[in-house]
Amino acid sequence: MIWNEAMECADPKDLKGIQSQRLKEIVAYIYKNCPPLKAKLDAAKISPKDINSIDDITKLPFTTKNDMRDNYPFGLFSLPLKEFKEIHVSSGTTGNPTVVGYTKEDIELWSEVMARVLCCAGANPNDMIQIAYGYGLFTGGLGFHYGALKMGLTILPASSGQTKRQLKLMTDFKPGILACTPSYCLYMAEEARDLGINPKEGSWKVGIFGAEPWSESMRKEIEATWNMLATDVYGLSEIIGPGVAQECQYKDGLHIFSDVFYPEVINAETGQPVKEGEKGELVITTLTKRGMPLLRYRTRDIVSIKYEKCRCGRTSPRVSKITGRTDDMIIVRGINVFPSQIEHVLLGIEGTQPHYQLIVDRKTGELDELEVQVEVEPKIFSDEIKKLKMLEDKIRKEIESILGIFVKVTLVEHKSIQRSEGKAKRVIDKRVL
Ligand code: DLL
Repeated sequence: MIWNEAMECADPKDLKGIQSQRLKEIVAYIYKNCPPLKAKLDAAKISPKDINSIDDITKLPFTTKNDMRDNYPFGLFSLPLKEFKEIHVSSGTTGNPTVVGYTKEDIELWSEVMARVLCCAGANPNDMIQIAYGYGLFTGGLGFHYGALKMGLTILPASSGQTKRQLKLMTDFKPGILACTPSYCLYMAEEARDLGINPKEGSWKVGIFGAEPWSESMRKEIEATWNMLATDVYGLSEIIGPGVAQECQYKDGLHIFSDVFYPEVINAETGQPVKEGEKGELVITTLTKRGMPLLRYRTRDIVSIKYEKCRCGRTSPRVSKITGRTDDMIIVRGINVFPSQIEHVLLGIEGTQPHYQLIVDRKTGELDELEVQVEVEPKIFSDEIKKLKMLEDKIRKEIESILGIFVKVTLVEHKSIQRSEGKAKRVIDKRVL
């Protein structure tokens, strides 16, 4: 089933007409309503009258995570705060989170694109969906919830965690669809086996997995373990949350809903478009959002794009699975972590040094573990163990309160972390995806 055939299967020429019209409108709207983005347009000497077709998009300046940070918390909102009905946050690069807001119309748009996601994954209106993405400030749980409501599914709003309860819900209620991070799905299989449940006999027939990178081999493992179809869903808070792109049953790229989220793939260094099929950074313009529309947002996610029609009938362009990022953000248990956030904490704590390393690991059947190794000043390292323990606890608590996940902190001696003459190697990722 295709939720919105008119848009998802549109003739490319018609689609271009719609995108052109929408781009003209959104640039004029931003120019009028969002002073910081207007200032960027002015600096680039671009005004709404310069935009006549979607091809003019390359004249527009990029928007980046720094723009979000510089305008914290509500500076990029194009309407007064009272027009916003929901606010979510994701990780910022330092102390403050990235704030995103939705008007009533934006929530309607979110519901629409998430209904497209669910249909694209293979959901039918009679299905029951277990939503095991976190509900709350993270966009995963509520995004899926709105789409499932719109589509008329029966919703189990389980949220993340409480694995035994998740498995009991699956066994007793027999939902056909599971939505969670891919790593959590595999973790649930281990727990299931420990409880004497054979995952192969589980009720989930379709999984909608995203919010973190995962490979084709992980897909195979999930499909074989749970006897299900494992599909990939992509999105980011700044653009809407989940609901930017989704795989169909052919699993040959994620259909990006380009009538509302216009994609470009660029060379991250030059900013110029790359050729179809070549890898580059995904840049997205929101063509219809009203609360916090963004022009040419640099996602930092690396993809390739193709425009040929898919066997499923959709003409929407398809992006490859995300193969990496152009910055140093890592995702641990579905939470975005920037090394700079940790650095920010360390700089505020006496006795520590800005020499640190993040070590991420995932043992089979277990969730991701993040260890933060921090160098301390020599005089501190010679202190009694009790004092060191207190310092370790202090660092751990501060990092945990910012990231919202458990971390292990290990204090190490001055100069024990390898120095680099170029870019410091902040992250050692030992996970095999
Ligand atoms: O992770 C939104 C989401 C929720 C997507 C549930 C899918 C399912 P953020 O917390 O803002 O939003 O993180 C966005 O996560 O820029 C990617 O780097 C990464 N990411 C999201 N989906 C995928 C995916 C949500 N399918 C950042 N594969 C993005 C790889 C993904 N990385």
